[in-house]
Amino acid sequence: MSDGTPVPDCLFCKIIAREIPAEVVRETETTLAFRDIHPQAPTHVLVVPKAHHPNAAALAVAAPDQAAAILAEAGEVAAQEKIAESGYRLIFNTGAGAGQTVFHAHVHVLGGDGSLHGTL
Ligand code: D5M
Repeated sequence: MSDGTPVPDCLFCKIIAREIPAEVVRETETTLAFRDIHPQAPTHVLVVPKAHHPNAAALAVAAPDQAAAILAEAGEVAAQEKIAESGYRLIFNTGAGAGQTVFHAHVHVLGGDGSLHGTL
């Protein structure tokens, strides 16, 4: 089980430590929300736990309160970004085979575009 300890070569741990710049939109004691550097929608924000866990499923097992916290923050981001009413998608890529490229738990908050309807 992951223990949340920061990982030296983890990109999101470096953003959390402010060693790498990011456009932060919200911050709590346990979470950080910042704009995705390669936006896939008019609004594209990543919400991460400050503790390092390799993906959202591992986070939910090791620290369920923080899994709940990133979901609650995703909702706060949506409200702040004014996409809550029109609707938004939450995406958790889990594993390289599904397109996960940063192995620090995160949820993508995507919205602001009526064409965002997926097949699921
Ligand atoms: O999503 C990882 C996401 O992280 C991907 O959409 C790009 C984004 N990314 C990569 N580097 C940065 C920096 N420096 N700032 C902000 N966003 C970044 P995944 O689900 O792992 O594919």
